[in-house]
Amino acid sequence: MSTVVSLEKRGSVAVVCIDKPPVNALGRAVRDGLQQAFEQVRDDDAIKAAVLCTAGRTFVAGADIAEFEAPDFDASLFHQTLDMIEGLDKPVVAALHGTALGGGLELALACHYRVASPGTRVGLPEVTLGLLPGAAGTQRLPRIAGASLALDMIITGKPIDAGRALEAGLIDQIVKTDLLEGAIAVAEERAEQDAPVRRISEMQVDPATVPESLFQDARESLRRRPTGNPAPERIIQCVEAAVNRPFPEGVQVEARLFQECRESRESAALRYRFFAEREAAKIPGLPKDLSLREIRTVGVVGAGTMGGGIAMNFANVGIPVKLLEVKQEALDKGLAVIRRNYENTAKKGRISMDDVEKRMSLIQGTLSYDDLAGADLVIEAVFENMDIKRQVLGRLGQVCREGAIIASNTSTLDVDELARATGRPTDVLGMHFFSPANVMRLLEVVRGEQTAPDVLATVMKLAKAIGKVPVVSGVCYGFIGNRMLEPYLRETEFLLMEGASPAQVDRAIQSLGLAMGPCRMIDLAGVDVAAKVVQEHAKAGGLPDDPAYRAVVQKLMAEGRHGQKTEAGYYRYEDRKPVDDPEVARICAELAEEHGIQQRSDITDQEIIERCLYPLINEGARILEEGISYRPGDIDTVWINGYGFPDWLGGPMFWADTIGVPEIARRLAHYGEARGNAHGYWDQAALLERMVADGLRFADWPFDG
Ligand code: 3H9
Repeated sequence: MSTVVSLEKRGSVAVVCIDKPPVNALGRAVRDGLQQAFEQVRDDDAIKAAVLCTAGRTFVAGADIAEFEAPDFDASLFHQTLDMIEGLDKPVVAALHGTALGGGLELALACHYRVASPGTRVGLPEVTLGLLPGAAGTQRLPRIAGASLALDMIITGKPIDAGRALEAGLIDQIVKTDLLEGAIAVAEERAEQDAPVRRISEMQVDPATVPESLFQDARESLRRRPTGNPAPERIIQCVEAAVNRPFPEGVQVEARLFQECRESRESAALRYRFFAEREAAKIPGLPKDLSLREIRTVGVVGAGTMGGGIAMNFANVGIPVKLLEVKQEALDKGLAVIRRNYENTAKKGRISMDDVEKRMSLIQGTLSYDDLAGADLVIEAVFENMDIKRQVLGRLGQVCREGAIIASNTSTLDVDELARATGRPTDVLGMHFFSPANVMRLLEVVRGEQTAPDVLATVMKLAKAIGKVPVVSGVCYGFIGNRMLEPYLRETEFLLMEGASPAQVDRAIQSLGLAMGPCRMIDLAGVDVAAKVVQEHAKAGGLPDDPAYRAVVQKLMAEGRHGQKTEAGYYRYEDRKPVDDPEVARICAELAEEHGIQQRSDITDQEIIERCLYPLINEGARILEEGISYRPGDIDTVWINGYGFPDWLGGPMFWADTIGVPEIARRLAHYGEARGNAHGYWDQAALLERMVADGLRFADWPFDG
């Protein structure tokens, strides 16, 4: 008998229950268990109907994603089980709670009826893994919910709630009382009616749900927003097959296209990303039974763009926030910006005006540090300057209650020095939010030398609760992301001085799939902001002894070209559109002359990609060898969620394995020779050298056990 699927008879109804924590994924053991259980349902004459339910917090969350890595993965095994269930003449009712996702929803669609508790969400998110639903989801969903909704759900991967699912006919009933009892009642009722069961595979797609241009529009929209994800185009083909072909033929189309997706490099990268993000939340070496601190109220110092965005994260999940500013005017302005942000979200229909008021009422402005005394966590988000931040943290060290956590939102500064300024460094860590802080998912959690383990673990858990993807970084200049950005921006600027245009550099980088090239990125963030970061770094003694280093950003700043906000930076802006500016070419040529850099006209896109991104990977290797980051996957998680690195490339370290670490090392050495290496720019990380010598890939991490 299966250990993960049980069968219990409740009168004439068999209750088949999957119990496979954490999310009842449909792995081999569950499929075998289901097969056995439903064979019993079929063969036992005393059983007149069945309910399929799950134990724990959710219905089945999909196939077991880890199984897709097996070269001999066989999707037909899913079909065998699902077809067997659907083929039964006895009614089978799926009882859904939590989430029914991917293979989980496909399993539910193979049942004859579906009931759900309120709050259940159902969806086919395979596209986020570079896959399409491979257990007939692309064929059954359009038949029950209509082609239009099905295509939208499968191509976006976004789940819908029980109410919407009921409207669409995807579920038959919402059970507000006990779900299992409700499901059993439906099963008994259907058995008593003794009518033929309803099999979705025997239905036709309702033509009224197929607007004439449905597939053409979907393809057009893909063309407008191209992606490296192999699934969307194939999803359209599958749903088209559901509309135009009999069920068995549609299933064959789906099987072929699913296999193509599964075998693609891009899907492998997206599956890697799924596990890397979850792994990143785990901190090696912490005791499992560590008790965490409770966070019921939060304080934020600084009501600027960053502070306001940070405060919104907490208000969004019902945590009250005290927002501190020095001057009433700045406070009023900060609160007004927050309100406007919420109102804009309400205008887009994502929240109600009621929600706006509720969230605003949770954010209370104050001018007095004393008001922070009761907070369980206080985050400072003041100007990025060591002296100012030290002062603020010193003050927080005095006013915050004993046991409160104190965090700095610094993006580059030494968290250990800031922690010491509080006089209670064990309570302190960095919480590096990315701008806009209420939108961006990444949170770098910076673990100081003395950060207490429970402080770190509390903040990691809290980060998840506010919808962030947290990644731990050790203390170093720029932590994981901004530190790796340095060599990337350094080479961008050398390439500009050598004669490449900002548009050429951006185009080459964007051709890889990065959301934005470096020049557009700085123009958006502010040339002044970027130049200040370089100046602060210089003050801290962190810059190489090279007057040409990041000379372009300094010069642009000096000329008042502060980026998009001043309509001029690396580009000139016409109606917010970047256009190449001969003035920038002139500035770069002058700088080249000043610093003895030879201009040339033979810079290729490949050179730009290699010179900008291979040193970034090299820096990632240093971050690993220094123990700043626990794993390559953490670095990739940072770059995908904070810097627009394409998820279907898996992040820079995964991508490096795709290219081959020896090839990267060879090209770094080549540029060291071609461009000269007086400042050590092309020195290779010891880890990289070891990887080449020992034939290791980042995927083999950890290398020593
Ligand atoms: C599919 O179904 C293909 C089919 O068409 C069939 C083809 C033939 N597999 O996210 P959490 C683990 S493709 C394996 O932190 P939450 C996860 O790694 C699949 N493991 O929890 C983590 O492990 P650990 C389509 C899985 O409460 C733990 O469960 N389905 C799977 O924040 C908790 O996860 C999806 O894409 C899985 N399918 O969120 C849905 N799912 O504790 C994927 C989770 O060791 N899952 N794990 O770190 C989710 O979206 C979220 O996990 C869910 C819960 C919303 C369910």
